[in-house]
Amino acid sequence: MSPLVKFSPEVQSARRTGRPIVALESTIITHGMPYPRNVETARRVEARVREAGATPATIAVMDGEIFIGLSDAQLDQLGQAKNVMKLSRADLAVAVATKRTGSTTVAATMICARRAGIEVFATGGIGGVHRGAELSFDVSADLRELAETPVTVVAAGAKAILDLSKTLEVLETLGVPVIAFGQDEFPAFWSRASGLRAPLRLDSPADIAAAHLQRGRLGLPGGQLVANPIPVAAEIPRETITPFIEQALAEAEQRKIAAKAVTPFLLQRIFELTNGRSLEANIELVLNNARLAAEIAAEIPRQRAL
Ligand code: PSU
Ligand code: MN
Repeated sequence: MSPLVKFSPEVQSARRTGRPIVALESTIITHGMPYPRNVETARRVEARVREAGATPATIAVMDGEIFIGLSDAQLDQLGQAKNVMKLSRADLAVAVATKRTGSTTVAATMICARRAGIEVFATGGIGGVHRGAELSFDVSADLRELAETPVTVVAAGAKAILDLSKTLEVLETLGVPVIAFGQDEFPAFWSRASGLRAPLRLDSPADIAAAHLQRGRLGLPGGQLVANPIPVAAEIPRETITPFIEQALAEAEQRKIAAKAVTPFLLQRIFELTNGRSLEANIELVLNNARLAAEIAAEIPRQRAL
C-alpha cells in the first residue's frame, strides 16, 4: 500500500473483503455546486453507491494527504472551505508536497483512483474542449487523462457548456472509447440529446465491464468514458438550456474569465439564470451515474474471476 494515500475505514474494509469500490471526485463539491447543497449531494451520491452494492470513495487532498474516502467531517469542511485548490494532473504533486488542501478534478481523481486500485469512477460531466478553443487553446486535462489512466469514468457526457463535437473529435484522436449507455446519441449533461451520435453504444453494465477488462488484456492504456444520459424526468431539454448557456458564455468572455475559473463560473451563472433548475438536474444526473458506476464496479471482479 502506498503511504501517499490514506483510506477511510469504510474503504479499507471494502478493500480487505474485496467489495466493489466506486471513486467519486471532489471538485464538483468545491467548485461545481453551492454550499450546503454540495455537501448534501455528496452524501446522497455516496448513499446511492452503497444502495447499489458498492463502497463509495470520495477523493480529495487534505493538508497534503490524498484521502481515498472522506469522513463526514472532512466532507463538510471541504464543502464550506474557501480557497480550496482545484487540482488537476498538473497540480497534484505540488499540493501534496506543500501540504495544501485541494479538490480533485476528473483527471486528478482518476490518477488517485488508479493508485488506490479503484477501476470505476462516477462524476457529473467531464471537462473537454471549450467553445472557441481554436483561439484560447482551452482543452481540459480530463481528456488526456482518459487516454492515459485505466479507469472507467461514468459521466452524463461532457458538460454542455463545451464544444461537444470538438470534444468527441479529440477523444477519438486520443483513442478513448466513448460509450453511450442505452442510446445512440451522445448525451449533453443537462439534456439527453446533443445532436451528435456517440461513437459506441452499450446497453448493460456487464458489457461495459467486459470492455474495461478487454482493454487491459489488449495492453491498451487509458480508460473508457461511459456517457450515461440524465433520467428523462430530470432533464432540461436542449432548446431550454441553450440560451442560458449562450448568455453565460457571453458573460464569461466579457469578464475575461480564463483557465480554471471558466467551468465554475459558467456552472454558477447557469444556476442563476435557470433559477436553480440546472443544479437540480446536475444532482439527479450524478446520482444516476453513481448507480451505474456501482453496477459496473460489481461486474468487473465477477467477470475477472471467470
Ligand atoms: N461534473 C460536474 N460538475 C463539475 C465537474 C464535473 O457535474 O464541476 C468538474 C470536474 O471536476 C471536471 C472539471 O474535471 O469540472 C472540469 O474542469 P476544467 O474544464 O477546468 O478542466
Ligand atoms: Mn480549462
